[in-house]
Amino acid sequence: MELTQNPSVLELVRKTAELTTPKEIVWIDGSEAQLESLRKIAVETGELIKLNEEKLPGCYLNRSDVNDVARVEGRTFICSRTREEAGPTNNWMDPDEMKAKLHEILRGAMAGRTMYVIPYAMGVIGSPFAKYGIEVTDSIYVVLNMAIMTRIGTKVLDALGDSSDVILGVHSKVTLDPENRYIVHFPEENKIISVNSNYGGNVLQGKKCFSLRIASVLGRREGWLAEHMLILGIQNPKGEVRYVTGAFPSACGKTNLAMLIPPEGYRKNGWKCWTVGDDIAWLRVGPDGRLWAVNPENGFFGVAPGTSQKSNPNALASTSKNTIFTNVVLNEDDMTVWWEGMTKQPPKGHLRNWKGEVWDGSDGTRGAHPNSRFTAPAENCPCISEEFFKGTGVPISAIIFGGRRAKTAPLVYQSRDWAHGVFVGATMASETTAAATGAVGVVRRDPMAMRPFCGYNMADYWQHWLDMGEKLPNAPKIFNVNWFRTDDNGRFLWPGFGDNLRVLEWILKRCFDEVGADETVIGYEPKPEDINLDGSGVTVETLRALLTLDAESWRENCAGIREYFEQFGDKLPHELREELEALEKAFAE
Ligand code: OXD
Ligand code: MN
Repeated sequence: MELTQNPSVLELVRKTAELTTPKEIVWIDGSEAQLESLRKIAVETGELIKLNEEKLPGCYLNRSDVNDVARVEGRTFICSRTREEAGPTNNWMDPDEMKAKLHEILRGAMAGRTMYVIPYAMGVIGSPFAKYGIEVTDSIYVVLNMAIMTRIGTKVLDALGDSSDVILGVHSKVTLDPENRYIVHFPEENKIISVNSNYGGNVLQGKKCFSLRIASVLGRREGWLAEHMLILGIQNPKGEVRYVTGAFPSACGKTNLAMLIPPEGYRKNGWKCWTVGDDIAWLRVGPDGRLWAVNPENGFFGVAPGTSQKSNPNALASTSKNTIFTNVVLNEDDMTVWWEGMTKQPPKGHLRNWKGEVWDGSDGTRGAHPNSRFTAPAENCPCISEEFFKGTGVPISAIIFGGRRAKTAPLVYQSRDWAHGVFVGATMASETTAAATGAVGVVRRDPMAMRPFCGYNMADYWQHWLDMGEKLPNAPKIFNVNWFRTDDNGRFLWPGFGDNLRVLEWILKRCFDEVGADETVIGYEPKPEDINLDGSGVTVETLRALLTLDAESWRENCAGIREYFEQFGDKLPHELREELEALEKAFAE
């Protein structure tokens, strides 16, 4: 039965059904009874495997198709009216041409299948920040993941009413054909279509598709920012909670920072950290002229390998119930899961790898796929902030950019002002690790960690950032961190993880004028004595080394930035060009 009279929603459902010819249409009302019946069906068809109800209550395992395990950037398109609007960093195709192609793929694609209509909210339903979407899909896996990652059901439709302010999406697994896999955004029409994939990052449309690619366009239009950022609350011994956001490319410890546990000495003194978000932040100007952030999601879609009781106990605890695991190892003896890095050795017992093959780790192959995931409710996280549930936002004191740089960036520095901070974000880069690709140390430019997620021309996006600064009389301060500086033998100089709080403490002190700094050519750096090293095992000499600037690497960095900026031609905001020129001059031989 239809759950709404909203004309835009009804039209989407009618047109999609006509095109894809499903055998039935099911509206997702969000009730536990309906979700439970879907889990039962998924278990019967083998799409989900029920895990041990005592050890992992409400948890399931899914094994994806072996060729459908990650986001497909090469097949992700921004179909704005012109190529220029999408910009040089996005794939583009004429919207009409793309629609014709997708319609052919979708014709009859749901024959014999059930079509589910998922009403979902990004943000707390009814809150001023919330936005609504509909995803029509033929995948139970998508329904059950969206039920964790977003707020779904009748209450969304009630909040939406007759409004046409809704993002309309269609997803079909079709045949999971990688050659015909497309993840497509039509920003002018607020539409998303994804076909031939069932991987979360491609098809949980509330996440990257809506909350970053489409929302970044909405943000530009409406005067706010949709960012690939964690949101963290840091409570000091006085009981004050101050909030930061952080944007980092993948493999830089974003989830760990979002769930940071203070070092022992800090804990004893009353420090505590609160997670507001681990992946996405929507940022608006508040009536007080500060920047306010919400996490529009309702769960964590985290990378499983490497998550352990030691590296991130809060993430592990988040997966203890009502979680869907994808592509991890199954222990058939007690129906629990495992992945590389959870413990040193795989458990004893009858194990199956992510492909479902008998596996014991002795042949040197991995058991879990490197991009295996957990989809876990945020409410499970032991350090989830109470602000997360209110959805009214938290005021941001600092924006932190970062990357993995062996030599170039110091442990931390503060930008001189907002425009310089935008330059720092726009020139973010990370060096590849041996684990990630064959080539080590290749610099990947990833502005604001948004390279795969910005729904319009990156140069216009930087301009939008600059414009936002004008609207923020009490703008957050902008910083850059690098937890990955190495010595000449390639050893990390900084311990990272909980010890990163030592740097965050300095950052927050800077935001509240509680500490001085040394002015350098790249911005403000800490005086070594101002970073608390007690109990860290780091010496002041090492800290000094972490803060040095190697002129040769900065010259190389400038050359890389210049080359990267060239592709944007005249669209590059003059402020960024000028910042680059000043930096080049400062490091000129
Ligand atoms: C990502 C993710 O790819 O969050 O950034 O999954
Ligand atoms: Mn992400």
